[in-house]
Amino acid sequence: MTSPGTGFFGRLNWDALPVTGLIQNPNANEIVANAAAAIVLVGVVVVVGLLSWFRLWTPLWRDWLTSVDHKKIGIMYVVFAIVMLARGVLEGVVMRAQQAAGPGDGFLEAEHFAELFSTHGTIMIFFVAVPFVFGIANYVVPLMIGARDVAFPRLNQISLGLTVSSGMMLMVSLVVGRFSTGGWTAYPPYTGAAFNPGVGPDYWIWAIVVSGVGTTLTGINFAVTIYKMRAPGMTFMRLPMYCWTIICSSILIVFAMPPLGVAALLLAADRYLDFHFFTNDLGGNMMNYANLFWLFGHPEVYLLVLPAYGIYSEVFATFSAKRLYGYNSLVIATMSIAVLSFTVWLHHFFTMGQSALINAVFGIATMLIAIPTGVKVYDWMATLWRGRIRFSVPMLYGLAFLMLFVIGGLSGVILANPTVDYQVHNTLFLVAHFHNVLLPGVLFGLLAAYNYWFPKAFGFRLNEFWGRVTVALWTVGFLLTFMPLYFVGLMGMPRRSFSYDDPSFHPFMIVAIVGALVITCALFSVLIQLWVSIRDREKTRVPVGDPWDGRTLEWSIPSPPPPYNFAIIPTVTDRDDFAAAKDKGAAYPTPDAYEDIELPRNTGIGFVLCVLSGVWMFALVWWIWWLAALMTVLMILVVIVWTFDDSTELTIPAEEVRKDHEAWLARVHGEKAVDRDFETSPENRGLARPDLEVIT
Ligand code: HEM
Ligand SMILES: [Cu+2]
Repeated sequence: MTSPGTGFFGRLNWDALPVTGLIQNPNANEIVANAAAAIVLVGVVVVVGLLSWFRLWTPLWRDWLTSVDHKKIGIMYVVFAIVMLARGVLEGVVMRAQQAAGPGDGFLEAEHFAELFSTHGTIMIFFVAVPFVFGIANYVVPLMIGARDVAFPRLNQISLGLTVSSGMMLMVSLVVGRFSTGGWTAYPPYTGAAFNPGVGPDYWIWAIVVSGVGTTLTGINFAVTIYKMRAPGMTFMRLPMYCWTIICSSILIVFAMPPLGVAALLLAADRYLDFHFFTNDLGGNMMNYANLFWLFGHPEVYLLVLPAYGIYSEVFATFSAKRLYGYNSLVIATMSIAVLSFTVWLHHFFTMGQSALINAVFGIATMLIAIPTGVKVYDWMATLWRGRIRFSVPMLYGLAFLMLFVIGGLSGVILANPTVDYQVHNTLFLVAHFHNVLLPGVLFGLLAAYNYWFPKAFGFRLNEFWGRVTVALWTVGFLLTFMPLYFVGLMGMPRRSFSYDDPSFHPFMIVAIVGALVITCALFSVLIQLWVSIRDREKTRVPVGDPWDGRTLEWSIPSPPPPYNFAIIPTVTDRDDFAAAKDKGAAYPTPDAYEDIELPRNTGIGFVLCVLSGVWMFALVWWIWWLAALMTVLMILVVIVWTFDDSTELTIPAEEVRKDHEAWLARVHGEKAVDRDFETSPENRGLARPDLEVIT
């Protein structure tokens, strides 16, 4: 223990507020820090104000915060991810501005720059990519497999609560105290108590532990959901490709998150209880941390990118009006990548002293991943080949991905060679590589999914023009921001450094900041697209529910779907069952009879645990022990009490289901089917052409 901090409020005092720093030492650095804090506070005030003004508190509570509907939980995840994305992107831009300012010290202090790359990395991985991936999965997976919800709806709500509360800690750290400066990896001994006595690493630790628990529960939930809840007839080899990637990614979560949680908790033991797992003395060894962290870290990148592969697979098939080429090989490739991803973690520390032989083994294992990935790229291209391609927004993201991701993947193969890695590790070459796989790979995939399934979720299409503008801005912005980094990386510019001396780096940094500003425009463009789409929604409504001539079950129900998803659980007889039914003219059958439907009832447990765990983390960070103890007891009590709540189900009478379903069927039969070439026109009401010629 390094500072006294044993009062009623632990080590919390006025110095923790950024404004104290501004008063004592007004400079650009403090202004940036205070502006960030102000944005958070103003954001809170605006949101609270708007909710009160429009009297939305009750609907918010009743329809959203207490909902266990997987569709609503999915939407809440995505909203959360987009808010965090905005912060992450802005931090990236500030970092790029610092380096574009030229050789010398720029306008940020070293400490502040370190805080920026630490929050940026942590946010982008844990609070953008993960919640976005599982937000989409939440929405889509049950619909794709013909289920009414996930296997454990309440657990699902709790996962969301834990993810949001830990994400909020990163927002709180802008206003009270400071976040870690240890990067998203938080390597000790730098993050140990000896070198970092402040609260920063503790914010990181608890945010990671709590969100990690949430994510693990999600992984279990989705693995079980896909195993157990598939509609009758949906064998594994009829499972849509996207669901295959989600099941692989869920299994990766179940195995990969625990090492991270353990690493973070051992680090906490070092920091709070004076243990020596990762210190430099008394028997500690930081290599154990590096091992545990990357045992999680490498599978993590695959658990993010596999679902994106799944999204692209669906998008390529739909917008080429063809069956996915090489389904079996794609399934095998996905599973191989999932397994191989656990065998390569050492490539993250080739330079930390293990033998050349070990490096060689892990280098080769890493390169092996290129094989299944290559299979995938080949299959996707073959899917496009001679397809009836429509260049709609999701497809454009897919094409941008195909071209750019290959560059990112190949730069990964270069890095997998230990001898090369010795030269470029810790340089901006690496930063270029991982952004090259994360942006065109993960982020573009998620944006494609957002455009693709938005009409399913809200009943109207997103604006096509602004969608295209957004794709163009992301692509150009990405190229300008990150391609120069490959070059400066090879020239030797180190990553994570707030200043540099070599003037020859400067022009590259100028290009990169221009790119970062284009990316900022891309972010605004996402918002403009949403706003324009909401404004014009009457022209783009697709109540029938199948705007893209979709192939999988989610397109066979109304948009937006009723709370119970399927009036009658479908019986699956084919891969791409809905496409097959349309080919046979057997889509939209009228059922013989309807049954009562049981749905999970709303509950507040997720919200309550979100608040309690948030306070718990805050108390631990600031050493307010009594509060931490109180929250621990309350959380346990709440969970126990909730298990006694037996009225968990709610019944929707068959009669009501029948009425809604028949009204919708009448609409289906009354609506005009539109040719696929006109699917972006207002005529497209969501009825795809049943007699469409399908090339296989
Ligand atoms: C959208 C525009 C983005 C910009 C302008 C940007 C910029 C940056 C910059 C300047 C750094 C610090 C590089 C250094 O080490 O010197 C960085 C690091 C990082 N970025 Fe991004 N980034 C962006 C998007 C993303 C996305 C989408 C992800 C992930 C999904 C991501 C994940 C990371 C990670 C993990 C780090 C490493 C943090 C660390 O060193 O601990 N970034 N980014
Ligand atoms: Cu790796």
